[in-house]
Amino acid sequence: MENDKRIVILGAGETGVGAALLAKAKGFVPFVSDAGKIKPRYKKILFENAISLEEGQHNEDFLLTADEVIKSPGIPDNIPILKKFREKNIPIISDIEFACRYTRARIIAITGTNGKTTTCLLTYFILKQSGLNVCLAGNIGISFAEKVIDDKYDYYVLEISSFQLDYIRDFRPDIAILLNITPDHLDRYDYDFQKYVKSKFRILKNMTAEDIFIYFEGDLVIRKYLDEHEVTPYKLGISLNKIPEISGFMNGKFLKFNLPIKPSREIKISMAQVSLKGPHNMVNAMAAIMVAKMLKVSDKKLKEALHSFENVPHRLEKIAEVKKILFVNDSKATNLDAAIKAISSFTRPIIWIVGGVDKGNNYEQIQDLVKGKVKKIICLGKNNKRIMDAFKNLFTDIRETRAMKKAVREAFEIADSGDVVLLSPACASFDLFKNYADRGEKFRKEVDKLVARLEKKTES
Ligand code: UMA
Repeated sequence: MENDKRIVILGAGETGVGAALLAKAKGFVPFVSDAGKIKPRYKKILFENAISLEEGQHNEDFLLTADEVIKSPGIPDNIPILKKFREKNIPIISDIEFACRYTRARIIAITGTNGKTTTCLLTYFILKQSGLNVCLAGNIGISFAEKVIDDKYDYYVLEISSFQLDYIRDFRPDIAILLNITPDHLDRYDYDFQKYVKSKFRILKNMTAEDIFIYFEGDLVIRKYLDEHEVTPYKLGISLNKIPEISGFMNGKFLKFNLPIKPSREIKISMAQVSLKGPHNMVNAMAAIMVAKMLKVSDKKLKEALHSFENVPHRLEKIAEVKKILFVNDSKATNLDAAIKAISSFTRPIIWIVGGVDKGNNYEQIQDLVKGKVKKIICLGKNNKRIMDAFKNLFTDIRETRAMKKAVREAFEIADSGDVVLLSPACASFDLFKNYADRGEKFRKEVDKLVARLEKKTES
């Protein structure tokens, strides 16, 4: 009997708990194992649902009796227990692989190094606004497996990470979006960029000619891969300032589309009507528009949604302007490419707050950009050596701190009227913060405190 299968779940975070609940709902007896301390809110859910667990260890003798293992994406691939599972030929899958077995809904899977969260949110927003029965889940922070328990949706918009793709077998999206591929998470890919590229393209693994693959043509890594590999799904390219055969492109003040759907016609959307701004966001918007048109969303509904969409916090988010110094929270920039985009989008001089857990950044490649745009650097991290080494020739006094308060206060002291204080760390946040959102919130809090202090001074 299928349900006699012993399912072991590694990691008791959002992924592990969602997978355990789905396994339980489907009649299995799941066991959750976490090598660390399980967060109280997740422990509570597991207890309430009578799901067995262990924490502080992965007990090999017990776990090796599993028939199948669901691995949380944050768990590195080289921990001993995973090696043992492989030796015993016990299948290891990701939560998206497990979840997709229990839904017949159409899946829109969105990946890429940067922009995937924005694109997911926008796609979801457009579909929802136009009345489709749609659910948002995945790497964005919502367990897909948990959402599948009731499986009451017609569409899932999923943010998908490479870590999740590494452990798929049959996962097959109806529509896949690949936005870009730039170095990130290289610590998980033996510092070999090609391994990361391959991982991202696994999204196409099971897609057929009936499925659709939307990708950004302007990304050289994606283009090179597509030049060298045949891919099965129907390809739709997105382009900036160029007219590709059948796809979307940015032309002057408009986004234009010529889609292979009947009746075939050109769709034109004024960029002024799109709430998102900046070229990278136009790529994200075009991807979402493609999906919407594939799902037959009307032009009217589409335009309304594009206009009223509000992007999430922590992404080039303007927090406050104090004495003509603009404070911008871009905490979501957890890799170098995202920070490059942030730095490039300002014409005003930048005080750059950077640092955290480095994932293999090559700072040397951005020396020219930094030289032209950045006035001062403040490192906010436990180990800032790589940043200090890369930029010591450009700046005589790179500052270092482990406290957000100090970073904000020093930035304000250094900055002149007209400057931007930009928190765009290019690194993960786990050395000093719970996650990027926590880092962004602490930044906001310190800026708010600074503003309050200055207002009080002016009053008195
Ligand atoms: N753990 C073990 N054994 C180990 C190591 C860790 O049991 O050897 C345990 C930890 O103690 C912890 C659990 O594993 O309790 C954590 O697993 P996890 O990091 O996978 O945490 P989840 O809460 O399940 O979060 C994951 C994604 N995390 C990562 O990919 C690192 C979340 O993406 C995602 O939102 C969530 O699943 C739901 O799908 C975060 C992320 O940073 C936001 N993603 C990366 C990114 O966007 O760049 C890929």
